[in-house]
Amino acid sequence: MRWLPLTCALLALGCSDDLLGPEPMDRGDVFVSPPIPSVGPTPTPTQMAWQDLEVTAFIHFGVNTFTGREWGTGREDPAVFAPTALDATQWAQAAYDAGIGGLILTAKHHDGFALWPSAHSSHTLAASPYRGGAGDIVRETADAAREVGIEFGIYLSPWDRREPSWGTPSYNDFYLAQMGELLSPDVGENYGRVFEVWLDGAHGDGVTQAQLDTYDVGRWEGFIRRRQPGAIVAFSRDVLYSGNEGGAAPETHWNDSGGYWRPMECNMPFRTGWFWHAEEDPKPVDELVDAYFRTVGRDCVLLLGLAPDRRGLLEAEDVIRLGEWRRALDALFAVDLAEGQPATASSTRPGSGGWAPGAATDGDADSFWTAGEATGWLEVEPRGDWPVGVIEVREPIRYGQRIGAFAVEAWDGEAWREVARGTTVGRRRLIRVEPTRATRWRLRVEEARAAPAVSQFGLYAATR
Ligand code: FUL
Repeated sequence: MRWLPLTCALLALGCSDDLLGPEPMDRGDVFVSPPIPSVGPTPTPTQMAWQDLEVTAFIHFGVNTFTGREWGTGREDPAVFAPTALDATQWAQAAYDAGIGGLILTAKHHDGFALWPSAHSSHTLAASPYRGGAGDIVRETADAAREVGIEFGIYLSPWDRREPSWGTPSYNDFYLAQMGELLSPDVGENYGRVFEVWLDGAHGDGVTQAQLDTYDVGRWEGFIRRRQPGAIVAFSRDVLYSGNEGGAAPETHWNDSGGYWRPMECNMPFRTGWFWHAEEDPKPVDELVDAYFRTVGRDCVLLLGLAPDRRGLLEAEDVIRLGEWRRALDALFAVDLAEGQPATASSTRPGSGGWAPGAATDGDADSFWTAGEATGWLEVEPRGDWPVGVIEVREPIRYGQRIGAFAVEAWDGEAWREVARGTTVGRRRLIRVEPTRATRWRLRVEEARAAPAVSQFGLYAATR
């Protein structure tokens, strides 16, 4: 089955038949790799599913959309909030079409204005002209995401410039009362399953440490985990924030910190600001592609900030740009010249055929090659005479993370020539290279915490 999309992609690229490769392997060739001892912390099933999303999106929408600000004051008149044609399905569909796996809505930003009719505040869309005060944009977004088939998440700003109790211990009750309205006691009730809750740490300059110290973050986290045990809590031990809003993970990232598995999250607005501003435009495709390689390609989840306009719609320009970005990425990953190709290795963990080198090129991210010693190499002869433009390396992270340094080399007919090198790998490491033709490619693991395990060594055909 998995050969069909590959064939279509090849035809779309105008590739010749010989690039289509061998017939699908029969079941006897499929590697089912037995477990190996894990190294360091390992991900929970929730973290693994979250990492598999690869790209998620924020929806920043609220009074700022109408006032032109990035941070509201809390003194906005709810009358300004007047989207004329809001369609959450348009947001969700555009996201889905771009390969985005979930939407996180700013249910309440720093200005305190709630996008649902919270019973605990008068500063909500119930006081706005939107749907005559009977609207609920959290519900519209949750329903749209479910209908389209992507995840739904909540951003609830702790810093609340409107709420009088903010900065005192009683704010914790207020914050959790609102959180309780957003997170159903049982999956399927109210707004349903939430895949991520974003507790933003941002605050203005005038805020004191004493005010921040009133936040009972441990209580918030416990509450969220009881209500939505399957949700990732940003800024908890579930994830590590990249620390910048430029869509960039560091070159080296070990997914463990403080003894826990902590995958990284990188955020970046699709335009300039997080909220919509008439004078701003979406980022160019090349910049978005670069951001993908700096984040997803460095084992990080990219959280892209989408901003609906005053109508409550993503501008056509944004929808078109999202599609262009997706197509650019699809073209880069259309043909893996290593897939289905035989592979050899410096050594293989003794004991079972399931760890053989071919498990790294069988197109199945669950099966993996593992070496019999702490360093080693894996070699593959790519199919066809086609230049390689992107290299992919994956580790089977359910057993922890091992590789600390690697090089990728191409055989130039006489010697091995280094084409790329990297440090940590994790779930997925991508490296773009100058289009390079070679009859043999080698992944050489130089440093590892234990015998390296590789679930994929991919060599993607350069398409432009
Ligand atoms: C920051 C906030 O201050 C911004 O307004 C935005 O919501 C961004 C995602 O997080 O901390």
